[in-house]
Amino acid sequence: ANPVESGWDRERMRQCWTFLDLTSRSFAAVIKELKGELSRVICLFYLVLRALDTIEDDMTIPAHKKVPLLVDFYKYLEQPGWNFTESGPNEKDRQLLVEFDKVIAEYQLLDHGYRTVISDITAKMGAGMASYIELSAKAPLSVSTWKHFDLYCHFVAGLVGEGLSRLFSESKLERPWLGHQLELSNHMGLFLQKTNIIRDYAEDCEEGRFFWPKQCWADDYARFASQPDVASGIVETKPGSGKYKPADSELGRRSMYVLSSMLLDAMSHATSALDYLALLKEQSVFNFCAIPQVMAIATIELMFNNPDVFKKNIKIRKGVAVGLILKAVNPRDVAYTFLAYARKIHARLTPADPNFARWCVELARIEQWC
Ligand code: PS7
Ligand code: MN
Ligand code: MN
Ligand code: MN
Ligand code: MN
Ligand code: MN
Repeated sequence: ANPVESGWDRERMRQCWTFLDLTSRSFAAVIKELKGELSRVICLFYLVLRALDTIEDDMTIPAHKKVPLLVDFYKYLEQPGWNFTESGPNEKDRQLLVEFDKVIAEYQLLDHGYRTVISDITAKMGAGMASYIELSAKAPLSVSTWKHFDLYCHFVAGLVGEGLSRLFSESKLERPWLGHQLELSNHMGLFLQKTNIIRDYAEDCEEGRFFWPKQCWADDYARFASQPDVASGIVETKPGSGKYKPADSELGRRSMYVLSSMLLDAMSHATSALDYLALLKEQSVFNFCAIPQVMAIATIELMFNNPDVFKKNIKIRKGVAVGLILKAVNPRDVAYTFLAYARKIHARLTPADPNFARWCVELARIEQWC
């Protein structure tokens, strides 16, 4: 076919790959390794969602403008030439939106089945993000309960898992029913998203975003307010002032327990992630799915009992990451990696942690899986 008439343009897709390198620190390499056309399809899926997330994250766009942008975003995929030039400071992500017409043009060349999945997930995610913005405009703290936390994570990551499973099936590299495994796909996304939200705590706070559910702090309050031994940790704010607050050491101890409850909640998705990985048959798809999961569990272990989480974004060492990638090649070895990190956490657990018993159950479930 005539490349001009068919809309095919080598240079334009090359630019899309450049956007992927610019906007993804973790997914670029594994996406490029995907077999056949799946690599291009998922690159474009990533860029569409990255653009949507850039709009969601942009605190310079007022809510009354942001909400319709998010809700209508999937419609722009059908509008050749559309782009967005009013986005805020983040340079690399901004460029993707400024030149978004290139992503649209490449998306338009995809088979109908792929387009349907991408459009469908983009529509659902945009609507989910928008509902969350409307909610947080009313309440001072954005995410209230553990249930609400799961729902937000479903919108921004569980849906990605659903879309990926459907694209894998659509490509015929994976079995047709994988695209219908919505529960397991959701767990895959939630495991990554929750790890990301815990890790980005300090950075997100600085930008005025709070994703940890209010209930995780309320749990702490309910637990300790009634306990007499807490009194030993209470100090006068100014000597003689008669005003009291928990001593820093006391706050430190309790914030570690809150962190522990968040990590435990993330960890509750681990065995379902192993179940999902066991369903895959194609090697490049397996690596693509498994590598982020082993990175996540290693990050969870690194954050456990680590006060730095409240100060900065912690990161696993490059050498550790390389070792993890090399071993993430089949379900059995991934399960052993999970088990190794589960045992590391187990060794550092203390019965004083109010989440102690639930941690033991969760870690035993990983032992059981192997
Ligand atoms: C299409 C690969 C494999 C069944 C942009 C991969 C942001 C953690 O914003 O970039 O920097 O803190 O570090 C990814 C399930 C989604 C969930 C979600 C799309 C796994 C828009 C990843 C990525 C499902 C909403 C990126 C969820 O983290 O975030 C593709 C199976 C985008 C996956 C966001 C987060 C992803 C995330 P930030 P990051
Ligand atoms: Mn990131
Ligand atoms: Mn976001
Ligand atoms: Mn983001
Ligand atoms: Mn984040
Ligand atoms: Mn970030």
